[in-house]
Amino acid sequence: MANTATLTISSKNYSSWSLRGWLLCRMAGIEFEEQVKPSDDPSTRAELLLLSPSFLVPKLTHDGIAVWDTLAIGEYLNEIRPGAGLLPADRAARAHCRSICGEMHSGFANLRSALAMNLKARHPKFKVWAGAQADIDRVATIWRECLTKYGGPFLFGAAPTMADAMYAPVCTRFVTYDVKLDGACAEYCKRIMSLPHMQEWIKAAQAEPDEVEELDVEF
Ligand SMILES: N[C@@H](CCC(=O)N[C@@H](CS)C(=O)NCC(=O)O)C(=O)O
Repeated sequence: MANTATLTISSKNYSSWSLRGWLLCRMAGIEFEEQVKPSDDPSTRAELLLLSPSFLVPKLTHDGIAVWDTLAIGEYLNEIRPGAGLLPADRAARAHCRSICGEMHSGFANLRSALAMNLKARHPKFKVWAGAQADIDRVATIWRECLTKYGGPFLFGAAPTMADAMYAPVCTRFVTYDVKLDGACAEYCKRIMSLPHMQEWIKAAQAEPDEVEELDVEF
């Protein structure tokens, strides 16, 4: 069958939203082509504006349908691949899953700005300021509640869901900035980092050209 899906993303080293969108596509099991747009090039920005009305990546095009914004992509993939389990089967768990996905999508501004995703970097003993620490504590609470309630090893039980994709870039930040976590959260973080899809993404990020200093911010 012809490949009818394209996912537009940017840097694999820096773009946390690209990682989320890409993981969702992989988890949904769709075949897709990656269109990688380096975001430091002005002509690329003009092109991105044409591609995605919101001027942001990720953007999924499937069967001629354009979907942008990570939550919308996740919901769309869940519709076309209901068997992939992107959302939990149980209604209450599904509501919980959507709530923590929404919380990640619209919150954690301090964590994002202070601990920008940068897969190649390592900052041992990184000094986390109080605002970012509050976000880290909230993430740990969310993870602990889910792991306890649904029994792990993923946030909603036996298999990864949309929520694991939404929080995966946070796991990379915890590694990059040497954030100390308690037992269950540390184990969860390790588990996500070692997923084959994550390893594949990280390997590609390592192969990207060297860091551009002004890109050391969330984008
Ligand atoms: N709310 C959006 C956020 C997407 C976002 O912020 N994308 C960043 C990349 S991680 C972006 O495209 N920034 C513009 C640029 O890089 O030119 C979503 O959920 O997809």
